[in-house]
Amino acid sequence: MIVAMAYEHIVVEIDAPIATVTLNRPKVLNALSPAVIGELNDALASLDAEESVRAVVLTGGPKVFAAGADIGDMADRGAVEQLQRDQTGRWAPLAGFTKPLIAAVNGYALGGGCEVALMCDLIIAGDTARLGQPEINLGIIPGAGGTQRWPRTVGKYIAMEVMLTGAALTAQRAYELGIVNRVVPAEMTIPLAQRMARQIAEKPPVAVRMAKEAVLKAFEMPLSEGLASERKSFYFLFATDDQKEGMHAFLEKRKGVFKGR
Ligand code: DAK
Repeated sequence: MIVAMAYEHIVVEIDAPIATVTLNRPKVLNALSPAVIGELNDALASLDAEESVRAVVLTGGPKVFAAGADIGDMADRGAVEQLQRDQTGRWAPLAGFTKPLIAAVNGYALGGGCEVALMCDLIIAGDTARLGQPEINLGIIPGAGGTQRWPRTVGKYIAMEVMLTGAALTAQRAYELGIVNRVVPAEMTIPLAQRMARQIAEKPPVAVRMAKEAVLKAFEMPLSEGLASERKSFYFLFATDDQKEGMHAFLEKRKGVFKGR
């Protein structure tokens, strides 16, 4: 059964064990106003807490992912005002989401829109997708992780090209550079992301959470600390019922049924 949550600028549908969150401001190409970010954070907090949901697809729908933060909202703000609005803090819950988050990107994913995609764990791109950081054209730089996540994924030189020229990459180029997982015809983007979400949702949730955490730590830690942290999570998983179920199911030649315990 599909359960919808009520919001103004986003659409949230829970079809357990997955949920799909769709940005819904088509007139301004899903520009990310503070209200959109607020709703997104609120929805993600609910979905993180909802036990029946095990993976989430985040999309902008069939035409556009998001053309960035709302320029109209930012144009006349001052530096201190930006600081006081704690914009960075307001974007953080997205990066801190504990369940797998799959971006399904059609059309433009620019500026903050691209940064939202980069905060997801997998990116499925339609052949119409364009990923870029055009902030330089506005006299600013990316503010939600673009300058950090691009080089960690594609290296210094491509990241410099993206930041300094402001030109967007095609879906195919992004795929070749390893910054998207798959490129598919645009009408397949959301269905494929949902299929992958369901595939992940069948896996033991605690192990999924630990795997996500461990991979993200690789971006934060020296190798020795990352390895030590991985080992602790590995040992911890032997305290879960799902590890017993997974291994016994294998030995008994049946499919494991995982409860997230
Ligand atoms: N903001 C507000 N409105 C936007 C918009 C945006 N980012 N992008 C498009 N729109 C609006 C257009 O103004 C237009 O509105 P009307 O004129 O119809 O009223 C409508 O959407 C359709 O857009 P276009 O007519 O321009 O459509 P085109 O197909 O011709 O062009 C485009 C599509 C995506 C190439 C073009 O719209 C464009 O260049 N848009 C702006 C892209 C951009 O510069 N994005 C970066 C914005 S800066 C931070 C976190 C994040 C950020 C900053 C700080 N902190 C945590 C501190 C993020 C910053 C950004 O994203």
